[in-house]
Amino acid sequence: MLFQNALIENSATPTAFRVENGKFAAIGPDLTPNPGEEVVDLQGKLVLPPFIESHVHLDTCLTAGDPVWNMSGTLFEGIECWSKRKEKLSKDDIKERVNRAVRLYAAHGIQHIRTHVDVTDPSLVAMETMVELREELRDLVDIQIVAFPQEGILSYPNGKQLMLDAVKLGADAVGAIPHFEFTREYSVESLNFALELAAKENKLVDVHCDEIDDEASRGLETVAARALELELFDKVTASHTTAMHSYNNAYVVRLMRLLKMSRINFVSNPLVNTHLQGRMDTYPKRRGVTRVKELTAEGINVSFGHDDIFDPWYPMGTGSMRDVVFMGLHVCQMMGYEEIMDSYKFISTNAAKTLHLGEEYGIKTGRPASFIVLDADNWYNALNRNAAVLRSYKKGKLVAQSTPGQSEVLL
Ligand code: 17E
Ligand code: FE2
Repeated sequence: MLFQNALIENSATPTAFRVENGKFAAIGPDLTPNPGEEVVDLQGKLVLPPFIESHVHLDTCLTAGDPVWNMSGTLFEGIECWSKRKEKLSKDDIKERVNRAVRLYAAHGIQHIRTHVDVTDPSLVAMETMVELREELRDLVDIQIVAFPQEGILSYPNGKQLMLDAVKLGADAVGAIPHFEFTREYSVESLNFALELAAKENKLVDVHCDEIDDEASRGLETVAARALELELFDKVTASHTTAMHSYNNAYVVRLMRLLKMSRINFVSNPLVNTHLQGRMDTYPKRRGVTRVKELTAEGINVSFGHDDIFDPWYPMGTGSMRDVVFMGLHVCQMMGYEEIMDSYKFISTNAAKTLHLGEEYGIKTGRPASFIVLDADNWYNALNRNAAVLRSYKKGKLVAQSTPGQSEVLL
């Protein structure tokens, strides 16, 4: 099949590409249809590699208000609300909600999802169910599972054993939550445990790291030091790192050297952390989003996640990563022309690095023909006008499409 008149990744000139056997067989402006070949005219629309959700909690999605609403809007009340909802978890409940959430994402051009799954639950039902869903949903999205100890590894009964069991059940990555552990010592021990487990079992790592406005929360330095020493490097990701917003600059300058040496990835969740952080401040109120601009300037890989869709931590969300980028650029003050043009990388190329998608991802000859078509000519306009993802092709197969809404002004 030949696709013509595509503006690939903000290119100013249209090109064509051929898809054969689910792969990009050729890309170039001079391609012409073979006899009998089906031709699709993309009419000068923007073509991007598929969007990636690099940080969400699929097990908690679509549960806001059940059984109680988070009234304070803090992370900690969210954890309490979830703890009550957790008691009602069943396989059917999880499958029904995850299927709905994944379809919301798919309609917005997302084809890869890294989900954190709470394993501080003696039944491990969410973990077991997500392993099944990863298989059941694989034609629509690729799901990567992080064994996430929501209530702590050292501070939750049998926490270490639950992590070991979750990895045995089939987690792709190991998590931790240092800022929630009872003590600083537990925090460090939990990180040593998580990274050593990942090194031993050859897993990735993604830590909920310092998601608090406490400038003394310094799990990140331990994550980076262990990533370096255990030679895990870019297999390791630090998510949230909102305390970094509050660190003093002298400390950040010293820390930055280690971060670069460690080669770890960062995931920022600007939509949700703008909502959750700064809740103990009066005025001025901190934004509580990590230093995306400075990390990016240092060449450190940063991607953006939605984190939640309608759950105890965030009462909104439609599965559109565009909203995440839109908020991220505002709150991080990254609104220069090039910054806006490049910002799709936070939910595509950069996220692909974090998820270690390698040669599976990207619009290049020989790679799987996975791509999305947006109703705009470049990413700046797509972002600004909230352009629809018209089509989403996964390995050459159309998996989602939308028809953009129309408005008319009558005077
Ligand atoms: N759990 C957590 O510890 N932090 C979050 N932002 C969410 C769940 C959504
Ligand atoms: Fe999270």
